[in-house]
Order: sequence, then structure tokens, then C-alpha cells
Amino acid sequence: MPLHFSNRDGRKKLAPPQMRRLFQLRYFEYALFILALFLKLRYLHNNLKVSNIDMNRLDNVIAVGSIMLASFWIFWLYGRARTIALLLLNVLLSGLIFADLIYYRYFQDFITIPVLLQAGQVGELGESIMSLIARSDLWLAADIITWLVVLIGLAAMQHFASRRRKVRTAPSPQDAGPGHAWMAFDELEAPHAQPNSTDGPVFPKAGKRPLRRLLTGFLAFIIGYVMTMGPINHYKNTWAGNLFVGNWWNLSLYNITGLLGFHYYDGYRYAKERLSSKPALTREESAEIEGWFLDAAERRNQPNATFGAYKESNIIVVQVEAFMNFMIGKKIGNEEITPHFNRLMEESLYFPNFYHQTGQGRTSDADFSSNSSLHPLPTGSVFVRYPHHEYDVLPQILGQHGYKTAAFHAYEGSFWNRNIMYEAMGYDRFYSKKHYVMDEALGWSLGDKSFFRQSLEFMTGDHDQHRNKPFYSFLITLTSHHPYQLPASVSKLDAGKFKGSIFGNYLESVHYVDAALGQLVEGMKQKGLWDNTILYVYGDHDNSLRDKQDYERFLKKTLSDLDMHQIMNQVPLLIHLPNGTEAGVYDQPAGQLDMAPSLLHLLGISTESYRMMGHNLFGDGERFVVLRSGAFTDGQVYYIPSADLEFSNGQCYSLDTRELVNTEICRPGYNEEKLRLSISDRVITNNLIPQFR
Ligand code: GP9
Ligand code: MN
Repeated sequence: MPLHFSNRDGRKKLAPPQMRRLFQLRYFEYALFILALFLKLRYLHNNLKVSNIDMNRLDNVIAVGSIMLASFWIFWLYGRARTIALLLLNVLLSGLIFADLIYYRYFQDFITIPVLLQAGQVGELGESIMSLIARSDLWLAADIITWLVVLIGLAAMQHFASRRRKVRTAPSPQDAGPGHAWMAFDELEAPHAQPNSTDGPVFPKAGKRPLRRLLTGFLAFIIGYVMTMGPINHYKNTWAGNLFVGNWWNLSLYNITGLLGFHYYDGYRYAKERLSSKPALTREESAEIEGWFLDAAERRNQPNATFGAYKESNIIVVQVEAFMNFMIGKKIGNEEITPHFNRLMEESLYFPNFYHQTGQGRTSDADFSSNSSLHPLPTGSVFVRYPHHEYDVLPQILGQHGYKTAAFHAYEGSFWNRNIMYEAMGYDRFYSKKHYVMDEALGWSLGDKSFFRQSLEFMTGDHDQHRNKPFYSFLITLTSHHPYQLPASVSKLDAGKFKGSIFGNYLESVHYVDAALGQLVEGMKQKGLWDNTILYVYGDHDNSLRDKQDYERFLKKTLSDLDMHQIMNQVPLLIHLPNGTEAGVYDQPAGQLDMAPSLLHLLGISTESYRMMGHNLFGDGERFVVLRSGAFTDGQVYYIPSADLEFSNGQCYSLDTRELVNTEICRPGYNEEKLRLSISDRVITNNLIPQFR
């Protein structure tokens, strides 16, 4: 690429050889482009300020590879078209990085395609956008500005040179016109042009070489692909095995793929979920599903004395992290593990045969199932996969009945896609980590004691404009999250023989949460909420500790497969009604799907027109609890599916004798369980609820 200057008589002459060599590098501008984008990705990364996510050497390789994947095609262009394309691509990618950075500073998440399609989420930034921009963000535009300045400078140089020529000599055709400023770029494509030929062609033939450009583009793609996918596959085959299956958090995906890789994956994920054709339902199938819901509504809606008995009460739901049933009422040494919960049970309804019904979506599944009365999906989380489909969910229904509604969780709002999903569920507010003062740093985030105290302030605080409305508050605790490590100063339980083991740590964590629950109750009393609020407390899922020996040592008995299965799937449910009414132990099987219909029943809101699968815990109807794994119980039998999901290979137990019985006894239940799971899956994935309304 000979770089030309104009000499005094207006004729082109070559730049000095050193400079020429520099600019003769055919890929100089591309290398500059890659470097600039790479530095911008690093800039974004350094601004994320998130622990446990670093950018190591392999991540750098991914970053460069993913830039090449976005830009390989520019080699197919020629001369000025290529330069313009590169500049525009730079503006586009820099804009994306900038937009992600701003979005991240507010939502601790990255922009995804569903977010872009749903303007509300981005719009929420509104006036805060200015406060989210840092002066140093100008770095993101530095190279573009420089590039533009160089181009304008070149244009100006050419312009003045041609004016001088006009005065002294007759203008030659190629000296005139706006295209002149691009001459240097066009000539990048002409490495073999005659260096001394001042009148040579502006687009020398040698540079056009379409086949060579085509191959260069493909080569860039292949290099980019290998640099991106090589390390990602390495991560997948080592520590990140399941991340693309559950994909619960965009940040953990980013940790593997980098920013551009994340956007590619997001595009793929979106296309797979939205654009791939789902088998359409026949009219008969739709009618069957609709019929099932109508029957369920009839079974559920038997008005009795409790229907509407707590009309317009406030509701506080507490979904407690990894809170299991096996240690409720139990002691270690002489100490109760959950003393506050145990006291509260005396004036509450307690359901010892309550099951979590979660799948891969863990906490988000418990949340979804409890609020929508539908099953979670067999893979992934509904929060992440189908946040924009419609559901009959508690916050939305209660909002329509005059309640103010809020979700509370002192962690990153983006985790489990909550920012998006909570808006879609109709919550008025979502208080996430950024709303809380970190005055009790514990585990993943804020300790549950402070979380409850501050959440109560939000519910009742002076800033609350809807003070006279009843409220629905959905709280999710976090301190008792795996790996259950509490600082010694916070841990108040002596786990005895379990001390120092993860099982012991779990018991200590749960003991802390129990104390926090005690403080929540005290706080509710102090704020005058105790007698006009329904408190609904349940565990979200198991603790992921599956070593049978621990449970046998703790419970001091040998455990059968049935015992173990129940232990891992039972979480406690406690409902405290104003004035402690209806208190007692309720042995019937129940599950997370039962929350929405039961609470609506207490408030006197009929669930007849809602597509809900759960029971009314305050009615006398049948009880049939289906777990996402395909296990089920009706209170008489308990079916545990086999790994191959072949019915006859499963185990059918009598709950009366706790012995295995003929598997065929479980067949009717098995058929019903399969039907329910498939109805729920179809309602979610085919977005059937708006169709039924
Ligand atoms: C974090 C919390 C934990 O926000 O919901 O989720 P989990 O890992 O238990 O599903
Ligand atoms: Mn959880």
C-alpha cells in the first residue's frame, strides 16, 4: 500500500519507506480494529466488579476470537467499502459494549434479545442513564474519534492539494472529487502497484483478487471460531459442564463465553426458544387441557368457612433457602435446631408432608410454582426460558384486587432473570441487593436478619405511597445457601459430632435462619402487622447434601429408599393466620403448587377462571402431589421413578406400611402424573393461558 503525499508541483510522491512499510501492512487497519475492540472488552470487564469472575489468558483468546467472528466478513469487501464497514462495525460493537456497561451498572445483567424486544426494562433506566455514565467511558470511543480525525485530515490534505493544483496546473481527473480522501485506503489493496507510477490506476487490479479475499475471510472465520470455541469447549469439558443446560445466570455464561460470545449464545438461545416451531396443539388437545383445568377448578373451589375469612389481609410469603423438613423439631445435643420455627408452629398450620416441586430451576422454580400453581419445566428455568409467556400469577391477580405487591431478595437482580420475570409477573416493586444497606455481609450477600429488618422497613416505610392498601410481599432468603459457611461469630449452634462437616455447617446455617425468622415475627409485631397479615413460610428445595449416612446419624435410625426420597423432597410449610386460627399439624400431602390457590381462597378470591394446577389447602378435595422428577404421592402410595423413567422399573410404596407394593397399584397415579406434567409443560411452552382466557 503505497502512501502518497503531494509535492509542491501537485504531483503525487511516495511517503518515506519506513512509513510506507508500516502502511503497506495489508491487515494493519484490521489489526488495529481487533486491538481496539479487545481493549474495550477488557475495559468492560474491569468495570463489572464482580467477584469470582476474572478474565484470564484463555478468556483473552476467546475475546479476540469472538471479535474475529463478528468481523471476518469485512475481508470480502474491498478498499473504501471495507474501511467504512470496519468503522461502522467498530461503532456498532463499541455501542453494544457501552450499552451493556450502562445496563450492567443498573441491572447487574447484560442486554439480551428479549430485553431489547421489551422496551420497558431498558426504559426503566430513564433518567438514571446520565448518572450511570463514567467519564472514563470515553475510552470506548477514543479509537473511533481518532479514526475519524485521520479520515477528515486525509480529506482535508487532499482537498488543499487539489486546490493548489487547480491554481498551478490543470486538474487531473483522479485528483478531483470527494473520493480522493479514500485514496490511501483504496491503495491498501494494491501492494504490487508500481511505486513510481504517479499516474497508475487508483484501483489496481492486483488488489481486487476476489478469490483471495474470499479465502482470507474464511480463514479469519476459522481462526476466530477455533479461538472462541476451543477454550469454551475446554471449560465445558472441565468445570463448566452444566452451565449451558441450566443457564440460570447471564453472568455465569459470560464467565465462560466473554461478552460477544454471550451475545452469540443469547441469539442462539432466543432463536431456539422462540423461532423453533413447537408442535402446535390440535383442537382436541387444547380442549382436553382446558377441560382438565375446569375440572381442577371445580374440585378446588368448594366454598367453606375459610373462604374469604382473611379478606384483605396482608400477605408475607417467606421462601427460605434450602430449608428442609427433616430437622424441624429436632435437637442436636440439647439444642433445638429451629427453636423459633418450633414455637411458631404451635400457633400456626404446619404441613409436615409438604413437598418442593422444583427442577433444574431450583430457587426460581420454587418461586414460579408457588406463584403460578404450574409445574416448572423438565429442563432449565421458566424464569429464564419463558419470562414473556403469560401465567395466572399471584402478584398480578392480587394487584388486580387492590394489593400493592413487591418481591424482596438481597442478591443481584439479574440472577435467575428476576428483573425481567418479576416485571412480567406484575410486581409493583422488586427490591434487590442494590436497595439494601450491606450492614450484615454474610455468605453470598446480606445476612437474613438484616434482610428481614430492611424488607419490613420497605413494606411499611414512609416513602411507601400505597400505605393504605393491603400488601403482598414475597421474600426470598439467602444466607442458608450452599456451602453453608457462617463465620464463627455468627454461628450459634454447636453441631456436635457434625461440627466441621458440610452437614454440620448446614445445621448451623439453618439455625441462623431460624433466629432471623424469629426476628421477622418480632418485627411484624412491633410494626403492628402480626394480626392483619398471613405469614406463609416454606423451604425452596433440598440442601444438595445426599450422603445418607449423615441423615442416619442425625436421625439415629437406618433409612430406606422411601425415607431418603421423602427427606430430600420434603420442605416444611408453615402458615400463620391472624390470631393464630386454624393452628395444627396437617398431615395430608401438599406441595408448592398449592400456594396461590390456597392464599386466594383465604382472601375470598375465586380461582375458577385461573389455570392453576395446585390444591386449595383449606378445602377437602383430593390431594395428589406430583414432583418434577416424576415421583408422586396421593397420601396412600408413593411412587419413585427409575432412572430410565420406565414405569415398571419404578418403586411403588404403600405409605401405610412403608413397604414396596405391586408397581401396578401406582399405575393410575403414574398416568395422572404424566398427564399433569405434560399439561403444565404445554401451557408454558405453547403460551396457552392467553388462548384460554
Ligand atoms: C440466588 C438464589 C440462589 O439469588 O436464588 O439460587 P439457587 O442456587 O438456590 O437456585
Ligand atoms: Mn435456593
